[in-house]
Amino acid sequence: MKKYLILVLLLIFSLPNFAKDGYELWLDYRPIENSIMRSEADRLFSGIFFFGKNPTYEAIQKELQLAAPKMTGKAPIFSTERLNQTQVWLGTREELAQVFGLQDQVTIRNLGEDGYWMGPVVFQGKTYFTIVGNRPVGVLYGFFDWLKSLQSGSFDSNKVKMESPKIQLRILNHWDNLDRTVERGYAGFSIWDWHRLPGYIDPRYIDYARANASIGINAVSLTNVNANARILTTDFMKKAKVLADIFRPYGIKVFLTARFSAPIEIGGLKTADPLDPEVIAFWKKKTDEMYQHIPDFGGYLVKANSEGQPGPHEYQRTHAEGANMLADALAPHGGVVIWRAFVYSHEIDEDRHKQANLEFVPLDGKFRENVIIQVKNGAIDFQPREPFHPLFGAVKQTNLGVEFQITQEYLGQATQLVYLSPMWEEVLRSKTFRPTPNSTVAGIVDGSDSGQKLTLMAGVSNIGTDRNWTGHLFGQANWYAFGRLAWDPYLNSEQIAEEWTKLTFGQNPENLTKIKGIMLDSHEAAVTYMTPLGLHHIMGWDHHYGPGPWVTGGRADWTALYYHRADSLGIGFDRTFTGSKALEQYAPEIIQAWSDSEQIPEKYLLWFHHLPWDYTMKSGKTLWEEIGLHYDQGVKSARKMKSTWESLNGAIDPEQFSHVSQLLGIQVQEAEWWRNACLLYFQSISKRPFPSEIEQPEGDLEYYKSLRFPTAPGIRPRW
Ligand code: GCW
Repeated sequence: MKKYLILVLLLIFSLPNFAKDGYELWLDYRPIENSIMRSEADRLFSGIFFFGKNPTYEAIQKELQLAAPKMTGKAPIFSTERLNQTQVWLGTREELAQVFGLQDQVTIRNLGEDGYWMGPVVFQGKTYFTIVGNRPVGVLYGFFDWLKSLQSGSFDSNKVKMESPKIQLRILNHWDNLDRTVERGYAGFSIWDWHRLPGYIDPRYIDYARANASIGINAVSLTNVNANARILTTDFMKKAKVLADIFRPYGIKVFLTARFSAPIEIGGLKTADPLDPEVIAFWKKKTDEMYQHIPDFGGYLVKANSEGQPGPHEYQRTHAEGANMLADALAPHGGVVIWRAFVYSHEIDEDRHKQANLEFVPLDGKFRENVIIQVKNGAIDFQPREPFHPLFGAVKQTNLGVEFQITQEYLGQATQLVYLSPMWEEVLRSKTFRPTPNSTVAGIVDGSDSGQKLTLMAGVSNIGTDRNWTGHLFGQANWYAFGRLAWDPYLNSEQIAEEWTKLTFGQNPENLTKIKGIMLDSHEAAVTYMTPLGLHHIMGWDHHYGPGPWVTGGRADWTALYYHRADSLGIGFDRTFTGSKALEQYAPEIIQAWSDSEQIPEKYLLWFHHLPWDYTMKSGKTLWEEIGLHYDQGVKSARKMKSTWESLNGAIDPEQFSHVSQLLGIQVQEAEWWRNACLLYFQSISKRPFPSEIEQPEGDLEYYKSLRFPTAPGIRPRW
């Protein structure tokens, strides 16, 4: 028997590495390389005991059945009695009440709904490694953490670890249409197969839930914020119910987008006025019905009066009146309204940067407790780099959540490797100076500075039907990083990159250093070859693919000229007191520092200042020269990423290698394209020579302007 086992083990560990197509994500359990760790895992997996029975524990069992053979070569053994054959205990605080003293119980209780405690528990002279949560989902989170530590070799069975998420709602927002196109999706079609639901369950739904639970994501909004009211019909509720049932054991709640005009579109009413009794009754009935199908329904996510979406303004009502009406329908069931602050109108003659604050600050204190305002990280729109949104710190009695975009609409879509965690970290750590002098965006969002009870971090999903889920393998790192930051917004990007890299590429330290290096440089590289020095919104029209600094026509606030304002004298958007005064919306400390072009960090320079082409930069060079140098440097950084990657040839899985290598080839070309197109365009305005030390841009401007991309993904195709 023993011989046989050894043989099997040998076989498993000596099998050639199967090509990795990315489907397994970071749950691609590998043989544990460290032999001490492997025998430790072996011992622990041979006696697992659950103190209760529920669908979440069944999910843990299934996960271990999948993971253990890959990690140790053996199937796990679930014991039926908790002592003799058992090594590991799993259960909730209540289930394990007999084994924990009062003080431990209090400690664990304080970890809250989703927290977990894990460590050794000695009982009648024997030590049991124990994972305990206040709810089964806490046990699940602890379990995933445990597997991760075994995989990465950091597990220590004598150590106690306690964790609890700092943010309550850790939610993915899918911009998925009911016809399965995905707005700003670059990884194929929507994974929600509405046509075959509720009868057919795609196994992907379960794998999706596993992946999310493993990084602590606990909510999902299934449908596009540019919403279709049909999702609220009974037929579609039945479909959504199936997904909610699948996600429940994994601790994931379903939200849906509510189209404000639904009472007209599917309710047969003449109005959607939020103060109209029939409208109120419509939403109440709809919501009650929803909870019959999905008893733990999360609530509604709403985009109103923005980019053509209907909203309360049509009826001269405020965002608060609109949100509160929905909140009242949800409140009896414990549901939440997530109301987006991404509002702006081209009919209002005001810098788009200012419009959210102008609308929401006067409404401070007017929203119900179960409303949270979801604010994009910056005031414009997920640009490669934005200063933090001035709404953070500007309101005192309104719940604010932050919305990040995981899908890389403006950051290379699915052809570029751009690790977004450093950008999110930059925003989360930004000092707002309000409500306290030390406040940060993270402190507002997690409630520690703002005191708000309801907390949220949202990420616009980058997931689609592509085999590897995210189109670009490194898109997975962004999904992973979002989950980790939503759990703990104070984590650092390097640590997250390291975790993900180990789970995706294995433990080899040299590989790790190289891959991590590429990831950590990638965001700065992308900003530098796309929109250096605070430039923004200069990408291609509509599909947003590639450069388009020349874009004009149509709505002014959708053109590039509106944002870069390049003219014969200079470039940049004056948002100081001599310009749009958007800077006024920040705390005095920021106003003071940023209104001075000498003091403002150069990365935000042209975001807030319009400066002459010959303006002297910190380097002593002119602004025009620095623009050229930056674009050129960006290209060099992209090339460096590619050459570092090439040195991994033979050291990592060949399929992973080749996939990323090809895409980095495209990325270098796209970086050159950005540099050439932008420099040629800006030169046509500045009329100055390029600095001699840079590679001179190739091609001519007319060529770049003539490029068309009718098959670009992310918008409904129209060609
Ligand atoms: O970033 C922009 C996108 C739109 C999107 C909008 C939003 C869903 O270009 O496609 O619409 O933001 O966030 O609502």
